[in-house]
Amino acid sequence: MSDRSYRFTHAIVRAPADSATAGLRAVDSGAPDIALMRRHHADYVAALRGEGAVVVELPALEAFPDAQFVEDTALCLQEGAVVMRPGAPSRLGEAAEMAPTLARFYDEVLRIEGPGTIEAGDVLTTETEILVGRSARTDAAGIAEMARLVARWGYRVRELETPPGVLHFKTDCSLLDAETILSTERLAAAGGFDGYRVILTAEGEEAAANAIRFNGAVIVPDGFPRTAERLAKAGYRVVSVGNSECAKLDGGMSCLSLRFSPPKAG
Ligand code: CIR
Repeated sequence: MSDRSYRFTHAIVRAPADSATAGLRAVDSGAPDIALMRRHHADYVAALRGEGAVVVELPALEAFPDAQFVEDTALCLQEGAVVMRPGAPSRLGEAAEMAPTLARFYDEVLRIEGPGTIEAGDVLTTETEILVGRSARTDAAGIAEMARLVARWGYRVRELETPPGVLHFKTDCSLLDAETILSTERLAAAGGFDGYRVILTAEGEEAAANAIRFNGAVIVPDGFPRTAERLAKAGYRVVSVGNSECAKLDGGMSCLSLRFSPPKAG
């Protein structure tokens, strides 16, 4: 196995904008403190660099309050990238903003043309397949179009269901290594992870499921000690980063970066 699904050379992030106070959220739990969000973001970038990433830091986009959640704009594979078509109308333009950066690193940058929609927060790339959860943002037509595009590179797409009321598939799960997925109990119970080893988040710590494996570390949001302990006991090196402000906008560790090993130096 190549470990290409969790060993990467590069990451792309985007600085939070002042307008992030107007970011989308399912439940209003107060305005995010943008200064604190920026400190957390700097810690996140430092954690990626600590794992050897070349981090491309893009400037804030005031016109797009959710643009720091770059993960949703594209799927980055070894062979090429696919620019998504977000289901949230306010986020549609973010995908086009990402395309020129992807073109620096990839000869092949494909695009979801629609009419379907898909956000890459619903896409979990494992060593052997690409799992995509249908959600309020990602529909069957968007998944089918992406499956057609990535078939040229030999990827198999499997469609699953994001639990009702959950923003994205990866709000509730993350890849830990070639065989292992960190998942909430509600998502694991839906039964799509046959053939994988599953480590469950601790009860009441569902928000810890949005983590990332990046090279030698699992980067988790701060404040979920029982899940962090489970991961450490299973042999993972855990690095935690504050996420209180992005959490108010339903964002977590995976949402904040695109992680990839590009074919071109950029
Ligand atoms: C949104 O609702 O689109 C943003 N406030 C949060 C996006 C989080 N992204 C992700 O889970 N991949």
